Amino acid sequence: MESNSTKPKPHWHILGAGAIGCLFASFLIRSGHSVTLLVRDGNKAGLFDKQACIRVDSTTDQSEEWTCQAKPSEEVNYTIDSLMVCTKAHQTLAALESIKHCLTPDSTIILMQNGMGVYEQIQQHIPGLNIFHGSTTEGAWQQSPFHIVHAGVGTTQIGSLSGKPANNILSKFITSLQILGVDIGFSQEIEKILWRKLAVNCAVNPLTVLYQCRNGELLDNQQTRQTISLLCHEITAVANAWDHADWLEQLEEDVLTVIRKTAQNRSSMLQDHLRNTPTEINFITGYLLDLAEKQNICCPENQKLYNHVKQLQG
Ligand code: KPL
Repeated sequence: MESNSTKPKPHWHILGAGAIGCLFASFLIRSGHSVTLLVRDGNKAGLFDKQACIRVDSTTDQSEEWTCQAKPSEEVNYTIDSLMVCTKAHQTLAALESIKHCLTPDSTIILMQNGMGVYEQIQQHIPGLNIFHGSTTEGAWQQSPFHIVHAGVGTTQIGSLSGKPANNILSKFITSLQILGVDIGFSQEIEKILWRKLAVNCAVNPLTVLYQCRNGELLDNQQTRQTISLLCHEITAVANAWDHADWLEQLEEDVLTVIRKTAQNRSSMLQDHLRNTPTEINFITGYLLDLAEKQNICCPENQKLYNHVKQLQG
């Protein structure tokens, strides 16, 4: 399928062709943008003549295919104006380093990682970039290279940790996706949104690795329910110490709601673990524990889960 819009729109590059990268590529193509997927070596196999065919299956048995340009990131040697970074948190710095010669202070960059701490890394190693942050609850998983399942419709918020307003490119991006019906917006509260996502991920993801279970199964027994409660208590104490008490009001209730809504999902951390690839634990529980340590707060339940996941990774 090709988009029928003829109006020229900004050309987006997407670094990272996993589930979220392919999902947003499909949204952009549907809304009339041209897209280039920047892939790693392992994904080259799915490319045909510098093109990728993205297949998006939905849970209602519908399936769509979208074609876009695709190339290994090391082959890019021109300026990139608009970039969405959908790599895993631990891969982001290296992935950006590989194309930093293509980025200028005017390039609009959206980081879409789980967890927190990537921004600090980038500021330290590649300062001066024009970075925005995205947080999404869209549910998608990868069946095979360029073939994804859009398992649940969610909300996406974009914002800037330094308080910048949306620029022209970003406003066009958001408006075009909204016209398609995608629930997306620009938020002045992105730090709070990222913290809340971090808190939910700390309470859910490593626990699903410990019990090797789907999210919903965490509610099946008293012991995991109690652990969730303790984890939430610790996470809230860390937020309080950093003056973010109001960001995590009713955290436990929010966590239980997310678990019920995503009951059939395997968390992203469990999926990484089952695929034998590194998890984002350093940017989720690891980030929380660093903040806790700086304020002399003990988080024994989070620490136990962190140690367990790290030990599994070897
Ligand atoms: O964001 C998630 C993840 O798996 O990383 C949750 C909310 C836990 C849904 O699975």
